Amino acid sequence: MIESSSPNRWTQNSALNRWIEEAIALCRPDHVHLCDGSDEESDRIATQMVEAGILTPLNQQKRPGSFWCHSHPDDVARVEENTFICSEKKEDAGPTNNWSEPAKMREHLKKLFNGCMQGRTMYIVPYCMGPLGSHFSRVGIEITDSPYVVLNMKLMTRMGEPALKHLAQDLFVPGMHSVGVPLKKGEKDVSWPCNPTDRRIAHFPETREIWSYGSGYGGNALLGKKCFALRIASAIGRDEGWMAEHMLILGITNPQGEKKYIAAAFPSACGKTNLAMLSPTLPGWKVECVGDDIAWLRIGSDGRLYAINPEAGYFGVAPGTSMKTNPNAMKTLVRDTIFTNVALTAEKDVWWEGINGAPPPGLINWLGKPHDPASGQPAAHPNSRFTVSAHQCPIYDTAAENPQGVPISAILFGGRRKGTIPLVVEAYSWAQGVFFGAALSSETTAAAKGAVGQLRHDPFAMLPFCGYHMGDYFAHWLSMGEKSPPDKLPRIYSVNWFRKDPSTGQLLWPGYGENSRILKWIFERTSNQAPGRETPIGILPESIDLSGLSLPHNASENLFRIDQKEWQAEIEELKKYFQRFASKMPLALLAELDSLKQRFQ
Ligand code: TSX
Ligand code: MN
Repeated sequence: MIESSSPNRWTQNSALNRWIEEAIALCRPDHVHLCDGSDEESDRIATQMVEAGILTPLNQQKRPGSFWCHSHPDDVARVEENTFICSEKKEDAGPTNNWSEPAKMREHLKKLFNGCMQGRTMYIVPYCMGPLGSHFSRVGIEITDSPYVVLNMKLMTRMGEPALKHLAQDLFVPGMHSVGVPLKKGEKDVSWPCNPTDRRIAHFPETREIWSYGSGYGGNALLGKKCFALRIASAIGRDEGWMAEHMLILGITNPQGEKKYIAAAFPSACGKTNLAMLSPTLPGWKVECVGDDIAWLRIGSDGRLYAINPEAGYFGVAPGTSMKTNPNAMKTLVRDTIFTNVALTAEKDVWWEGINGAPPPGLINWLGKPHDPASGQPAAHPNSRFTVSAHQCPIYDTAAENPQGVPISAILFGGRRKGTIPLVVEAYSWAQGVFFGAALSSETTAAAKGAVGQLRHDPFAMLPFCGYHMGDYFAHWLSMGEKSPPDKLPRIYSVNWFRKDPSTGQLLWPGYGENSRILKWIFERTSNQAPGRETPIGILPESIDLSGLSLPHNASENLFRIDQKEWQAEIEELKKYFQRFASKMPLALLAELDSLKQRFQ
């Protein structure tokens, strides 16, 4: 039983202590544990989870310190239909978010959380998003009844005692999380408790709070990631003049040893983690990884745009990851990794579709059952994941720990498009670059639910992650461009690795490591060392370095082809889409669309 206690029983911070006491009174856990973030602590929790049958230790020779687990079959991904932005005014959530009145949502949450941790341990998880001691960084506290969440938060954030120290100078974002399955006295727990019938992931951007109920999976439960670092942080950034973006950050060094940084936004299933950890095929070029998912960006005192990665680990999609597609990720996963919903081999190692050839015999699928290759069902869930510390990445950029962040020279927006969008195009201006971001769309793959090959708008790859009205968000992007002279700001590019030959349907670009050729052109553009040609849609390369590469017939021509008919259709589609944002749609972006149309006349 929890004894009633003095107000500063937990930490030095009285507001935090009060909130913890309130949470205990509401959720009524059997035990409370304040996480210090030590290795001993996570080892102890992992051992308990192994004993409870929640985690399976992997082969210590093949994958030391690593675990396999699988979720409830209905708790496998983010639940967008149950994700809410609870701003006072519906208008402030905008047409792309689910909205709920804050008072109503609070009332409902209070009911859901009432006694929800009975029979369980409440973990208090202090975490810092961003390097410790950086003025960029922000502290969150997640209260959770999931030990799985604790282990993942330890890998994904700077968690525990150091985060509490950082808090001394700052406010914290409270996040309440419960799997929503209280246990009666003596009742045996299941291996993946969750409550799929009443899930909700609620964000209160005005009071900067998160409440998450009913799911133990990824973005629903690891509140530092999508909930804090994107949805809440985007609202904080709007108010404070910075940006929280769904972007990777990579460092790229040319053969002369000059280094620049690139940030890039892609919708899901475009290979963002692969690009973040690229192995360049161009001799002498080097890529290092600062982050694979989220960037916080602000203008520095020199007028340049600086970025930090608020995360400290990777929560990456496993299927498709291999020594061919992402050797650096494979080398990251050799130890101390949590695998969720992948398949388990007879040797107690992991396996997934696309790792390397056919499934080995004796495979256990993501549901914990023997895999039947004849069933046509995958052995690993398409959204199965690895969780691992960024420090294990062989190309981890130590500049990721720099409290000042890294200066960004170029921003990329990319989607999966079989037509229309060229391999690469540079925007004429910041405003046109913002238009590129707002116009971003991608064709769906089999990894997502719904029909394959459908075009989905996903402005700035932020559709499910913007914590306020998307029109206001576009305006915020435009306003960031007014804080600095154009020559200090990063150049903005649209890229498309997925263009196909319209007559054969064949992919035109080999992608992966060969994308270094595109990065080279961008690198050289940002120091005015590569020629471009002006076209109606932006600046295309005069030439790109294709040395040693043999492309399909006419590929280089087709990759940069601007088809007037396709573009006219694209413009009409965007005109319709932008109407969704009504009076919040910035006129400057409508003007960009209009000038684009004019340039085709
Ligand atoms: O991640 C990808 N990238 C970025 C790499 C740095 N993918 C995988 C996307 C799904 C997550 C790609 N797929 C890329 C790419 O650049 N390009 C493609 C399309 C493609 C697929 C298969 C081949 C080539 C291109 N295969 C062969 O050429 C043999
Ligand atoms: Mn993401």
